[in-house]
Amino acid sequence: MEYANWSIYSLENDVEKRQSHNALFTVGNGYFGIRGFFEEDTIGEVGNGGIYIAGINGDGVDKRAVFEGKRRDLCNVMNVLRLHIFVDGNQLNGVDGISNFRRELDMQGAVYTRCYRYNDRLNVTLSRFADMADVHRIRQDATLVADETMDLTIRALIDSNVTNLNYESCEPMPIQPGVNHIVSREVGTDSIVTLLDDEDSTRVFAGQQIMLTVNDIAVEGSIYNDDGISGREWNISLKAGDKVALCKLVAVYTDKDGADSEQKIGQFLTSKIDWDKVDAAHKNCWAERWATCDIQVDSDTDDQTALRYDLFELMCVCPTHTDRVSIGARGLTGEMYEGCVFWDNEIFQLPFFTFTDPASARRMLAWRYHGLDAARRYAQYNWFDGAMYPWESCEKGREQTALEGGGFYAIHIIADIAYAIRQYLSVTGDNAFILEMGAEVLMETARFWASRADYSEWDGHWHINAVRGPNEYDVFVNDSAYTNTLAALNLRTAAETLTKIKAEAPAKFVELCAKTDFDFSETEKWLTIADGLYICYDEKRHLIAEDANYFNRRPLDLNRAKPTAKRIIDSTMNYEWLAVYQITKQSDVVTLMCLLPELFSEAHQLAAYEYYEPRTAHDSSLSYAPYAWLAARLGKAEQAYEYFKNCAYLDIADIKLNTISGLHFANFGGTWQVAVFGFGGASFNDGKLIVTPKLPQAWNGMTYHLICHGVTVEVKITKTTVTVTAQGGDLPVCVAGKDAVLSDENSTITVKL
Ligand code: IFM
Repeated sequence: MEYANWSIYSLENDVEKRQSHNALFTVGNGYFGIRGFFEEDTIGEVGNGGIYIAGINGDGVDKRAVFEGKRRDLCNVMNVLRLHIFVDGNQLNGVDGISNFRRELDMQGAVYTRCYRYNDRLNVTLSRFADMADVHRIRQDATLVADETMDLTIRALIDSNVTNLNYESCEPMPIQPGVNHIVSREVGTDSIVTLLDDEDSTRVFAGQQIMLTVNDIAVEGSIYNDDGISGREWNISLKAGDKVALCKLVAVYTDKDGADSEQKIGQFLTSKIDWDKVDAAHKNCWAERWATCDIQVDSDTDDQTALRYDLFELMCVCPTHTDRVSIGARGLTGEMYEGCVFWDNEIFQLPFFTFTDPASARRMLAWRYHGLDAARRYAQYNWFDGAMYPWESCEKGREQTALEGGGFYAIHIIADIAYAIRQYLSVTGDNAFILEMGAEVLMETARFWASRADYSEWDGHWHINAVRGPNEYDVFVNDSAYTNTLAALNLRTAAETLTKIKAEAPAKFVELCAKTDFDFSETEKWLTIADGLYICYDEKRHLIAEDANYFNRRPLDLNRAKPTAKRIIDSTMNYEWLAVYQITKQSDVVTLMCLLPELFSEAHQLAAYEYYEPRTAHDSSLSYAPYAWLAARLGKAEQAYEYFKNCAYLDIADIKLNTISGLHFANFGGTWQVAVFGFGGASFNDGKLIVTPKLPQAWNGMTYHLICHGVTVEVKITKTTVTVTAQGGDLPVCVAGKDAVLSDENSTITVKL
């Protein structure tokens, strides 16, 4: 991959790497995720495109039973960008006759472009974007310039002859066509309706409008419909220097967008398109978005571009149009994990949005609120109280982990949601959200912990037994330090929140009690449990154990267990063996120290870092960011930077060998946290922004942006100074140890380092 500040590009047209690069060149707008596939591809599985719509699924290939309903797949919907291009009767297929190949992702304008020469006589440029100004639209452009006389046939199509891409494993492998989730289709003029095999029998409606010019003169195309295909065709005789330009706008709606999807397509097909306005509106949206989140890095490395790439993809997948979906582990860029949402959302991805785009963070937390009833049913099903949020959630909030697949144990997700709500409130001050939604989630999650924890007469502690912490190589354990600490925080936050509402919004409190059958005396038990939860701790070493038994297990020779970059469980050991050893897939305690530094002294943090690092396999993409962040905080600048590189380039360099099946969104969010919280040294507590920079050697400086309590903040760090500028209100700050209150009159502080 090559780097150019605002873009990544590749000059390689290697069919072997095609699908992996297709994931990397994804563009999106929270409604669509569009992999970087070739529109004219006809070869095997790559001809399937790769367009996903948030919340649109097919019946799952995995037939194992789940808590309610069935497992689902993320559905590869019809390929609305298909092009057939023939030169003198020979069809371009993305491989043969190609030279001067280049594909590029412009992250500033959010446009993906691919160009090449065909048979040394035709220059082809193809570009597209998922419209950020109207998320139901996709724009496609094709420009062909002939060197000599030739007959050109071009068809711009909507093609419903696609299948899923069949990612059954996270191993790189030749991808074969997968399941066809489209059970029937109706082909119209410039439009298709497909019916999916999902539980709701969802229909997807697509329409297209096209303008084609030859040397700037518009030419009408004829209707070209075929089996499952709707489109237009042009047959043109070109002379040397002739230029063909095709602009196409696609509109897509589904039943889930409302009952009028069909009418909306009808209106779109007869509307007049101002092509320049479409471009400008999209660009403006992106300019606004970058203004509040961009990070500028002054360095001789490619870090600037890599970092921007990670933020770009996070924004591409962020739903701005609804609070009925959130961000899956692989977003809308691949089918692994079937679009499901994990703790990745709350702990890794959400902080980026909470600090740079609070409205989007609110929508994603509202999505959890809408999942409360499903979480209540799941708790009851498992004989617990309150809300048991699922480990792998579909957009309806239902557990997608197969029964007996670990959903019963991986319950830290419940406390992670409470953590994210607490952080959102602290950073935004959005009390209205707490009153409308957050308090109920906090209450029901606290009730869950109260019913899940056990008091032991034997040792006088409260315990949470049989859980799986973030370290999934611990299979299941008792008293995971991560789970117990966050559960205690969940219980305390719920008690504090309800105490506050009782005092400050009594009418709301009464309403909440009536709705949830809540009695304030429940909070007493919550606080007792929070105070009594057991954490295994070695006082002499200041060391917190990942779980009650971690110190008793035998060490593992990581060189033997992990001889290559492959995961231990894919190379040398199976899950059953793991419980014998001190082996950490991604460290619970290191992550905990990152999230709640106020609870741990520097000695605790140092001990955790040094003890767990040699025991950590980093077999999860979620592992590097916490290590980088903690290393930065501890002043281990070089280690921090090494880990940062693993994060920032994780997909670009395919470090996990599975980018093919989708990008790693938790890692993208983690990368932002390393940059801003780690190197940028930002934290926000009790209404105050604290900035304690920890720049790595390789960076001369950085500038980042935040929004705290509605105040927009710019932090500019050099090797010798740090400057914080605030706009839009008063903001208490502590910059490199110096306290101040920034305001409209006194908006900047500069401190020498
Ligand atoms: O949530 C993660 C988990 O921590 C490790 N396995 C992959 C999941 C999805 O990213």
